[in-house]
Amino acid sequence: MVKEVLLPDLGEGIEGAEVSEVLVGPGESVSDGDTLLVLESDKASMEIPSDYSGEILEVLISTGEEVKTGSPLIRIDVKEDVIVTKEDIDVNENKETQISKKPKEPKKSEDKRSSALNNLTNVEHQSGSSDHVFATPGVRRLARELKIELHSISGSGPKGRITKDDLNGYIQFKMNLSSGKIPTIKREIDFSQWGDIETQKLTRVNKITGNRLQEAWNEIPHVTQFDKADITELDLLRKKLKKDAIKEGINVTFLPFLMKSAVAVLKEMPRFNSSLSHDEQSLILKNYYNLGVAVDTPAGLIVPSIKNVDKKTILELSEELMDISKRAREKKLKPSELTGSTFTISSLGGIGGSYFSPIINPPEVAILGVSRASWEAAYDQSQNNFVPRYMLPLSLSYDHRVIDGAAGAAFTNKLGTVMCDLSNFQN
Ligand code: CAO
Repeated sequence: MVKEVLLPDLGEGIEGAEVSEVLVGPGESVSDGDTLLVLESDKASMEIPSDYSGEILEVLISTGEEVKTGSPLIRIDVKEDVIVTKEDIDVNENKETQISKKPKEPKKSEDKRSSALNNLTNVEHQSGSSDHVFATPGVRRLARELKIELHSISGSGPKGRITKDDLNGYIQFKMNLSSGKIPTIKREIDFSQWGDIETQKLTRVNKITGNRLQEAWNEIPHVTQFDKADITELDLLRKKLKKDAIKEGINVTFLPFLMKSAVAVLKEMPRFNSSLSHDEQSLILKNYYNLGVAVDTPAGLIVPSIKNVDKKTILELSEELMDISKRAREKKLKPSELTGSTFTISSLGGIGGSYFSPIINPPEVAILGVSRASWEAAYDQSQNNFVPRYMLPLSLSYDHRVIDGAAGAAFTNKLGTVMCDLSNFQN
């Protein structure tokens, strides 16, 4: 016998609702009480259960459609031995006839129907906390049981409805967070649905650097100290040296001066030139000064290590920097040139920008970021006047497990002092 499921009176003055989810399709078997579809009104969402057991013949509505009380929703080929409507039972009872074929218990479908309405009522009662949150009753129920605030989840369903997948994803995310594992967002998205796209493969360098940066970001509590150093006189010295060196094909930039200055401060503050032991129970202080220098190459970011910076002159460092950055860009570095650094400098000064937060290069505990110097008006008390000064922005990121904030501020302060004293660059 073919039966039509009609939209029941939803009560609470609701005359209709939008179909947000159709859970069955033609050919599928359903049992009495199974949820057929989910409706969403502007106040609540509710499940519509089946009053029959049988096979779905036809789904008469589709997702997004508005349905009104009494609208036919689904046609079911009902199994003969499970006549289920309350009307049938009432009729049978009135006639006081014996029902030879066992009817389904009327209470069950009524319970289900009333539970749909209960869901509706519950949702409305919760409206203080769930206002404008669209989710199916099942999702709401689970969220309630797990004490999850649905407002914290963004829904991927129609009209932003929170789906079971969204809830599961959120639970997974929270579990990963509490277990220390940081989840990656690996959901495949078809970006071409919004416009033209092209796909570029990541280089090997991109992947290796990406993993290292991710690991450092996850595992090291970073703090970045910002400061400025007055390099007015240093710039004059640099230009003088540059003029002579250029004749020999050597370009003298700020970087060698920064490297020498950093080493001077590292010697005074050895914790910045250390690493945590693998069991994190001790600090390994290094009495050698190999500086990593971040180089921007077409294949991605590479950080070669310039060895024994304290034993080299500005000109030697300039020459070595030119050579090593050229070979980094040509992918001609030896493995030994990529390891062993004790502190890193990342200079974006040749490009621009003011400040940035560099990520520490493990197993080191600090990295100095340098941005483009600019002229600023500084108050000179002795002349009671403002004078132009060439100021270099510094961004020092450090591992807060090893270095305290006071030491971080002292480091950049000392660095500024060292760069002002030109005697530090005599050889
Ligand atoms: N302020 C003002 N000018 C600066 C400057 C600064 N802080 N730093 C460099 N300059 C000038 C240089 O003096 C040079 O000008 P002149 O030739 O007229 O003297 C010009 O800018 C270009 O310098 P450069 O960047 O080529 O050379 P460098 O020695 O300063 O840096 C290198 C070399 C390899 C570090 C750089 O080329 C590079 O790749 N930088 C990018 C690093 C990077 O991507 N870091 C981000 C990592 S994310 O943490």
